[in-house]
Amino acid sequence: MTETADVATHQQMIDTLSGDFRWGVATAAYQIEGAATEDGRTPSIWDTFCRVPWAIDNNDNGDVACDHYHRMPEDIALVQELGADSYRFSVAWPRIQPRGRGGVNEAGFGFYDRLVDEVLGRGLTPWLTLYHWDLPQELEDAGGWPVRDTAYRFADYAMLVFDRLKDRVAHWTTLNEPWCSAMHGYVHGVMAPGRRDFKAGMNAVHHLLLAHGLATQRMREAALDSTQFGITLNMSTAEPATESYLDREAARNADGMGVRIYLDPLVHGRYPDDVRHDLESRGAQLPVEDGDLEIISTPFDFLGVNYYFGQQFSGVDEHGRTTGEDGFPAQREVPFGAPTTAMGWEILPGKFTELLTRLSRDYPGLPLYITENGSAFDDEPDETGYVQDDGRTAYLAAHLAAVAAARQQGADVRGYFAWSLLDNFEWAYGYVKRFGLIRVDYPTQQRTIKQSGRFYRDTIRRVRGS
Ligand code: IFM
Repeated sequence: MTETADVATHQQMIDTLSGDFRWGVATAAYQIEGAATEDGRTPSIWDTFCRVPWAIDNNDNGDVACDHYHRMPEDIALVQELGADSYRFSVAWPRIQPRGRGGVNEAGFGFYDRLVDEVLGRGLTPWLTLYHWDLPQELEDAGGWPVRDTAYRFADYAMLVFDRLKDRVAHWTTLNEPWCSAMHGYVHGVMAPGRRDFKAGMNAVHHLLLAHGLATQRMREAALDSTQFGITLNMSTAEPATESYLDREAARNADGMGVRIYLDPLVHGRYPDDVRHDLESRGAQLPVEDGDLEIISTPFDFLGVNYYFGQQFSGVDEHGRTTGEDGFPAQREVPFGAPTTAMGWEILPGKFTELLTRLSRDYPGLPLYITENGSAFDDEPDETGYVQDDGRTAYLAAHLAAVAAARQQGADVRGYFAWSLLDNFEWAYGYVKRFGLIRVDYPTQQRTIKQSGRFYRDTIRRVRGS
């Protein structure tokens, strides 16, 4: 079946996403803003990490990115042109609070003040994320997320933003993907700040969750009744590759470290016993102090779900060994054999449905919003800059249908934000990987809506009957 035919087969299912289902697009500050040294912004861990030779493909950095800082009104107009009703963006901590301490930097705040007005002025709903990875460098120098004080610094920063924007922004997300901050940032070393220290990573997990809880508590106390708070987690499915004991153990551990280590304390106020046991056997622990779990489980209103792929695991590596070089039980990801995106991520929309129904089953009563879902492909623009991105369009259609299927099976999914509005700085992959519904030609900064963007716009129009 061709990809176009694929898209048509999903239409009926997608059409069930009617009523007050929310349709959005998402971005993040460092990935699009540029203007790295303007108006008092100080370096974040990403500015520093980008200076490490070859930490980033092509030695790219976010100094200019999509130049969104100077083109913001044009970009918000594009959100409207796509027919979205909501815009998810993040605030750069070192713009608001240079060096991570002290009061508001008025010039930096002014950008978000104008942005929120622009979004509202176009009849769109702003969805604000407080932390999409721009930790002020000085806070990393003081120990970063592995130290407890960073959680308190985050809550102070959150209040600076909240006090100024709470009258106009009703949807607040504390953290984006704490798994990436802790694991890629402090354990695997492939994202800022680039450390490789398992124990530090586990300290980071706990302090990120504490930061979420402290900030949510303080913002809630100062909030209007209609304000909603949430957190966004990146999650996948983790299945055993076979029914063997070792494979089931590998999958259990992956699910524990990817999903339950975050959601169990957030929702149930406790870390899972099996995860604590796994950590102990690795000489690590979560640095829980009295009262922390009450703070972390402060009630919140929605869970943001970022889904890109599903996974299955084996407890035996490719050489038949059951212990990895780190001395821990082997954990090998086993491909399903599905087609992949340019990131090498397998395209598995059915697993998206499984994840969403599982979340609603295991954590009932928590409204879900898809705060990111999307795909990178090697785009080939024509001479006008237009991209006929059949692969991305098919991915989008299949995943929207997967969301609709999850809803039919009882999952309480209330909205979808496509990742991403624009091609942008894809972290360690620099500008090579493109996730945008809109192409950005970086030398000219020209924006061109891709076929996938038109598909998204037409879908929203059709489903809304407008
Ligand atoms: O670009 C990222 C985003 O910043 C966080 N979630 C995954 C996306 C694609 O890798």
